[in-house]
Amino acid sequence: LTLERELNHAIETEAFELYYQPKIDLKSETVIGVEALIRWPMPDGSIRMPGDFIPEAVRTGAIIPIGEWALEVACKQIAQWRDLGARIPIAVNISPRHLKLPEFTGKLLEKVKRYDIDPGLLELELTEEALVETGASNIFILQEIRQAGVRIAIDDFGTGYSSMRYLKVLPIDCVKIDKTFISGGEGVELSDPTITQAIIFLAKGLSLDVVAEGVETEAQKQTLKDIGCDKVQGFVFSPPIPSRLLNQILFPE
Ligand code: G
Ligand code: G
Ligand code: MN
Ligand code: NA
Repeated sequence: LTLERELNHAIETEAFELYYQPKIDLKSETVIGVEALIRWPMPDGSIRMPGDFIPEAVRTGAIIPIGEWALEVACKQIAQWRDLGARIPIAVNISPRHLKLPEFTGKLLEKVKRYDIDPGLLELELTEEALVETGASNIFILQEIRQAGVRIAIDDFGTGYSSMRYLKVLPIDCVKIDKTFISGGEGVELSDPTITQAIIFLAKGLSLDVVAEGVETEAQKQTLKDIGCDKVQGFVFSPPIPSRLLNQILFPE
């Protein structure tokens, strides 16, 4: 079977699953939200990772029903947590191809309304490329989304065009510092403290939230604290996990 046909079958049978990676407040070390990351469980128990199928889904257009499914599941999950007494924001990765659909905003707001959730608990993660390549019409879409109360984050910041001006002119709420500046360097320390500190300073100066991604060590955690980073995400706290496991963290016995 070609990957394209496998993807279409997986969409029809709802074979995907959303995993959630906690975002942590460094001061209180509590969960302040999660990023949803798609997983594709296989019949043999293995799990297919998004890097192996999202590019093909973008190519064929399957990314659109996949994105609709992810937004639906995220809204439903926000409602479930609300019913358990918790307010947990969820960030969903959105492909530029999906964002550009004229009906994107309408469908998004229909879901928010149907699940009767606080739109402020939903965040869309878009890469710099996604935000920039589509130009002025995209800014209009983003404004429309934010006016409805849904948040926008710029993902993998520092790896794309990374114009400082974008942070000022784009209607966004949050900057996610790309993990290549955080981990993957020579040792356990921050792989690029200078750039990381500069992004934090810039984001804060523009009153944007800032999240460091890919935090893997205690040393990175401490340095981030020292340079004024408030929010982090990474393996040192938790990898992306199924909702059942996340519930054990959110609602301990
Ligand atoms: O865990 P990780 O391997 O989950 O994710 C790899 C990449 O796949 C990330 O860059 C992430 O943005 C992308 N990705 C993960 N889940 C989704 C999703 O639901 N939609 C889109 N468009 N991209 C996703
Ligand atoms: O959407 P985005 O490209 O930001 O996706 C985040 C990616 O980073 C996912 O593939 C996720 O599994 C991965 N990830 C999350 N935490 C860590 C970490 O601490 N270290 C590394 N190397 N990758 C991480
Ligand atoms: Mn992301
Ligand atoms: Na990222």
